[in-house]
Amino acid sequence: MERIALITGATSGIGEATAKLFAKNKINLILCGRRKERLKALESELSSLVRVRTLSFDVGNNKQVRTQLNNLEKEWKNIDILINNAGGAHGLEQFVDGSIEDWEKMIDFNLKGLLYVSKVIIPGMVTRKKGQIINISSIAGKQTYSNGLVYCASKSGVEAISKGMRLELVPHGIRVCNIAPGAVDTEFSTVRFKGDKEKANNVYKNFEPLIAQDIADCILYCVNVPPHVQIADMTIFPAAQSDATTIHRKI
Ligand code: 8X3
Repeated sequence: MERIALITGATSGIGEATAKLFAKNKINLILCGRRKERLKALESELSSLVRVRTLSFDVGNNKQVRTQLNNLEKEWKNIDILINNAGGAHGLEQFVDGSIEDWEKMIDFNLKGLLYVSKVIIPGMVTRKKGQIINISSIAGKQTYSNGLVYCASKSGVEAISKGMRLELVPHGIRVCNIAPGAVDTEFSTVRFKGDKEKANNVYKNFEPLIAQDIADCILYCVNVPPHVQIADMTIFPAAQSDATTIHRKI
């Protein structure tokens, strides 16, 4: 049976890899992101495989979220899978040195954005009595580390939202999955370090990190389990990682 997935943060990293993998697996796509050119490039790459609709908006802006999602055409309204992937980290420093602007971005994208998008999409799932929600959290949501308080708090909030959604939505036939990756080599660290590639590269130095495709594979597994199965929580590390701050590097 045909399915439609809506992916936020689809223009790079885990979101983009998931879009490509879903397309290969015949899952139709609503791709959301801020970078229009990247959305268009993905659309032309994938539209020979599945139906693709792109929406350009900022998840942290509730007005934009509501306008874009509520105006979807009828054939795109019945969303089967919601991948709440948009978000990221800004800054890595002690709380006393942290920037309020960075904190606001993390709270706006990682938490408010996830809530805004879910608020529009979930009611339709409740009416249709089916749906799958995948919230992309992080190991940072399970383990707080020094220099990352606000990022960890935002992801810890995602963990709480995943648990709460499951409590409220399971009676409506909706399955909720929380995915918590460890070190994945994407734009994540470049954004965290505001474009400083050297600092970003050091995060993934001397061990083999995960790549976005690894997480996309896990997401595909979660959405393809039989209807009576619900993967509630998945934590994925590279083989060299054992907790949020412990990575075995070969030096
Ligand atoms: C990304 C992983 O370890 O930087 O969420 O928090 S980590």
